[in-house]
Amino acid sequence: MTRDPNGIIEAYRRAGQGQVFAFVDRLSPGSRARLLDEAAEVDLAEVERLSRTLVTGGAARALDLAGLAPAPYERMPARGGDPTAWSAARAAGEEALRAGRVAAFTVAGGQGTRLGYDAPKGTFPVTPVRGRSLFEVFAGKILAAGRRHGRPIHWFVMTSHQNHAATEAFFGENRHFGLDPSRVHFLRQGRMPAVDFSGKILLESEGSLALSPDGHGGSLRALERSGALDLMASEGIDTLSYFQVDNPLVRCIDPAFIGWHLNRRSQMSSKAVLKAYPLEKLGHFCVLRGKLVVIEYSDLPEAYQKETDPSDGSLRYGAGSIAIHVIDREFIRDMARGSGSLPFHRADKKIATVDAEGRPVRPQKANGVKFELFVFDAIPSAGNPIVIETERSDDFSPVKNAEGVDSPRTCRADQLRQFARWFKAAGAEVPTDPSGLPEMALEVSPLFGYDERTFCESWSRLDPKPAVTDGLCL
Ligand code: UD2
Repeated sequence: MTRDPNGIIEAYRRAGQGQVFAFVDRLSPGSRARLLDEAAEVDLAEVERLSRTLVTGGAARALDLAGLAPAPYERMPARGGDPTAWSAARAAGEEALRAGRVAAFTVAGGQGTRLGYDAPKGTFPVTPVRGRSLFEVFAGKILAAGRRHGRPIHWFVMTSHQNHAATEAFFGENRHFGLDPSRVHFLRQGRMPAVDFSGKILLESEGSLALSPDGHGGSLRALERSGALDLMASEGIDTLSYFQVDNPLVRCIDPAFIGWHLNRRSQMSSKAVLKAYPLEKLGHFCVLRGKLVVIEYSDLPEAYQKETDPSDGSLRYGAGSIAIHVIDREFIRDMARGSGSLPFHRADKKIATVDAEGRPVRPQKANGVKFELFVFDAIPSAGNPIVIETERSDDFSPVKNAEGVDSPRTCRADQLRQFARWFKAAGAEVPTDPSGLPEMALEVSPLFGYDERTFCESWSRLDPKPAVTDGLCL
């Protein structure tokens, strides 16, 4: 869009969005310039299209699920998968890591509203004894994997406008948790304006638009736009290990997963867990019209979510997406350049705004719509996409809600169970309850061990071995 102030205002009036400048005459020159900058960032034609198709165009059309089938996935050896193929995958992944072909990528641009935590979510203290932050946990795993494979690993962290500065500052204050700062890269995702139910762009205040992050699917274009893909190419990185900021159990760098992706020449691979209960809030791996897709729980009718296999009573759509992927660099570039543009999704939200007089309004119910891109919508465009199974207790326990499921309390317990399992596997005595929860608090730094194998190796080298008592940190 033109940078000329009158041109911008005129373009908004022509698009029927003149309300954005309702208070422009009252603004200070600085605020006016900021509002104009924000307005220039918006693609008005895109907003018009989205409003027409997703907001004002009548009731949203339900997804056509004719012919829907569960997606096939690679089972773990413990559940009938082929152990030879898993060993080959691990070997291929380790080789790629030794060759420096893999980078870690965290999407950390979300707003964390459900957790009720104001700072960037990655700064949330999550570990059971030391209270290490999510970012510190990931950093430890990335550092440890780099050391193990003899090649330090680059880490890309996607932030949003709201949390970019605070995220960078946190890494700075913590000396990048021992990582080489030149290998930690922050990129800011794009944002989209929110509209009311008649498609009018909302103001957050008299002098600013209600803008919000464009969804984790915005990561693909942010990686391209920020130059991150070019940097990867120049460093010889062609494979990205993608994970969300809310899950401290994730194996940030998983050789077997990376190897499956490479051995199958997949452009985008995903991990699945078996759903814990029918209505668990996960995406569902399915095949629709011949393509592998993820259908979010909110888009899949309950009857499908609850459907069972008559032969053994298991859930028919039991493979849940935990938002862990391996993605090919050049596939990201193709997607970002629009060869298979991602669709926007509509989310009805309570959006802080102003009334006709410019007074703040804090709505009690949804008053507008945000538009978001989902990264898993890239899967059907990928060549040879695959899904592999993983053990929930080794890869997934997110912190999403302040209380109840997926909360700091459940995540703490899952970390403790994991540490206790490792101690037991190494031959140490740890009293636990029937769910595997230890009676005492323990903590293991990823630098000591980040999975059972690395833990047992480090433990076997300890001489003398420490007593396993409450508060033990390794
Ligand atoms: C996501 C998946 C769900 C399941 C679950 C596992 C969607 C729509 N659903 O649910 O299927 O896999 O995760 O935990 O994705 N983020 C950004 N920028 C944004 C929005 C989000 O970086 O604009 C990041 C956010 O920081 C977090 C992740 O994406 O790391 C997930 O976001 P969410 O909390 O909106 O996803 P959720 O829990 O609804």
